[in-house]
Amino acid sequence: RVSFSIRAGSYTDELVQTAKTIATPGRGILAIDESSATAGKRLASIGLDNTEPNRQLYRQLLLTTPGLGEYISGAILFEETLYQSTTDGKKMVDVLRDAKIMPGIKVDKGLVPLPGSNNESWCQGLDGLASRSAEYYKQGARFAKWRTVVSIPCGPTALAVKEAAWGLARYAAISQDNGLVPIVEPEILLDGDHSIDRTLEVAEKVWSEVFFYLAENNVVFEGILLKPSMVTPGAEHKEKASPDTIAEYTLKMLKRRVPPAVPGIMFLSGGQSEAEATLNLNAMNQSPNPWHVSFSYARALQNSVLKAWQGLPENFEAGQKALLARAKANS
Ligand code: 5MM
Repeated sequence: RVSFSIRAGSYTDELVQTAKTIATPGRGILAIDESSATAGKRLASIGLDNTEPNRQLYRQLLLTTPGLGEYISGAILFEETLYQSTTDGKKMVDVLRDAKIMPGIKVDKGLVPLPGSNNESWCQGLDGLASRSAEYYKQGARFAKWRTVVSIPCGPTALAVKEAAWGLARYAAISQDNGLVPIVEPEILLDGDHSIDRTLEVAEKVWSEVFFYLAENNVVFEGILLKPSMVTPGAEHKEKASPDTIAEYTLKMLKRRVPPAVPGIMFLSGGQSEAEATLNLNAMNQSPNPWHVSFSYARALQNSVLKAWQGLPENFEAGQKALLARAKANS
């Protein structure tokens, strides 16, 4: 039996529509789902304490940016933000809806060491995920994100790749059952001095396992989005690759592994500079692709916002302008 017919009658039509809407031409995803610890690091970089009001204010700055919906089709929130309002009392979810931006939610519970592996990790969060997802849907979320990581210098071991792929597939099936489009994100970390060919080899292995288990779990491919790393040399490799080379390798990998039924490929930036992330994405869109190829950046959209804002009320608008400029450039 084909997955589509198994799931007919549930949320299938809505999932397909949600995924298509997020993957509309010229738009991408704003990832602001930093867990509180990561958010603290970002705030510390501009001298702010990691308090709930500071996280709320920063996210309000981002989400209320005038005109954001022209370039951004979805925003991934951390659970805290899904329940927060602006200082004027408007729910963040309603701010997004009014701007024609789909609200999304990070549902994984973070990484922990994977026993039996080569110092690798696995991603927690499957326990209770169905009830959490149903609740997030009620709160207005329409898509979800689960990020796990794969390390090239640590192997990756077959165990770590299988665990990453299986966890993503279980999460994707549970999300779809509860009306949330799952973003599937096995981040292949940039760390290491390996070549671009080695990254290609690992990425092909990872995505083949991910799609194997997605199919086994009867996930509807038309109702998912991918969040891959670009195929680049390791960050410490002796040679840098040009945007054209990165685009060639990344598209080669995706064309070998990702069915055209998947509506959107929304890249993570993974520690690239803002300009690199934009130029690499641009290179990938110089000829037609089977899917919408766009962005789901966190750092590559937010770095210049933090720099412009500095936590000062008089720089609030400058922060928003910086976000709009990055979003437009990627658009
Ligand atoms: C925004 O950060 C996300 C959550 O990270 P933590 O759980 O570590 O706090 C993260 O998943 C992010 O969405 C992706 O890594 C993409 O971000 P970049 O900065 O690589 O574009």
